[in-house]
Amino acid sequence: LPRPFSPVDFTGAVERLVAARRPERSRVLVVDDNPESLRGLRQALSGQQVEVLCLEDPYRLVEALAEHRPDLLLLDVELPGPSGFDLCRIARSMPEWQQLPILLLTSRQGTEFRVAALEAGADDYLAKPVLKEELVARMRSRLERVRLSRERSERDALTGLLLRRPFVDSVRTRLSEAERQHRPLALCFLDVDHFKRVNDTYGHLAGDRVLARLGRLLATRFRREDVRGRWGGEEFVVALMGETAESARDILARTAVELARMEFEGERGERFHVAFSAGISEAPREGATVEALLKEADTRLYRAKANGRNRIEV
Ligand code: GH3
Ligand code: MG
Ligand code: MG
Ligand code: MG
Ligand code: MG
Repeated sequence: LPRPFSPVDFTGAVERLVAARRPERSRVLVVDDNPESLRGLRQALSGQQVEVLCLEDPYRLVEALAEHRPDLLLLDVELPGPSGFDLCRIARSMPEWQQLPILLLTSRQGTEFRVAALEAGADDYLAKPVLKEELVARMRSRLERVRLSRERSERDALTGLLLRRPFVDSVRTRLSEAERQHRPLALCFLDVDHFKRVNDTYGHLAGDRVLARLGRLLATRFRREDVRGRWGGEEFVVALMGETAESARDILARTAVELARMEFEGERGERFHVAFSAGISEAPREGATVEALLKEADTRLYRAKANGRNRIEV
């Protein structure tokens, strides 16, 4: 029986493609009722590789969050109607924005204001008039943390490779690059042979070590621009830029040799080796979309298994 092909969720694919093509810029939403002060903040943040979005009407905060999806929120405390403290509490009450870095700005001095800011759920507090260097430094450190945690959430903990969804997103971007440059792209689908037996014979921890080691092997071979992911379980995916299925087979065969040479240790100190099977498809010759390429590579992987394993089919 052919192995079932797991469908990928392509909701919002076009939007993500557009976003992926744009250079990485963090979005900062500033809420301040004073146009003068907004201008000052905008100026302070110019040249910081951030997109500054301004909102004068505090009643529109919830809409603005949904519309702009900022990476950081800068709130003036003294606003008409709801205060910056109120807005901070509103944002924090929404599950989606509980992790959003929020900085409060106020011209008022005193401990009670700093305490109130923290109690409202703000991450940081700055006194007006804002010193440009200080604002930039505080903002940068928050945005860097956001970037790091986002990056971590895209990766599999055991192997450090991209998870399925970010892998697909990344390959989609690479595919359009390859198309523009009139270069081929090879998509490889790998599956460790008899991995269930490895777990059953040598223990799950030994199995985990195999996966981690193979993940590191894939991460450190090939080119920088190539994309590696853990599809799930003992299945891995690699997109090789500028390679045909045939040239990718030679490259992947070297990885197979390296893996075969590695010795693993079971839970009772037994020594063992592992191998993988793989299927490779090529863009644009055999498909222009990630889903078509994955499906074809998966079909060939199944053929590699049927033809005796420890082999690569193109
Ligand atoms: P084949 O050669 O046909 O691929 O056989 P197989 O045994 O490798 O394939 P099968 O799909 O039957 O078994 C895969 C096994 O991988 C079953 C599952 O328990 C194991 N597995 C999946 N994820 C992990 C993991 O993170 N760690 C460990 N140790 N095992 C895992
Ligand atoms: Mg299987
Ligand atoms: Mg004000
Ligand atoms: Mg499998
Ligand atoms: Mg397997």
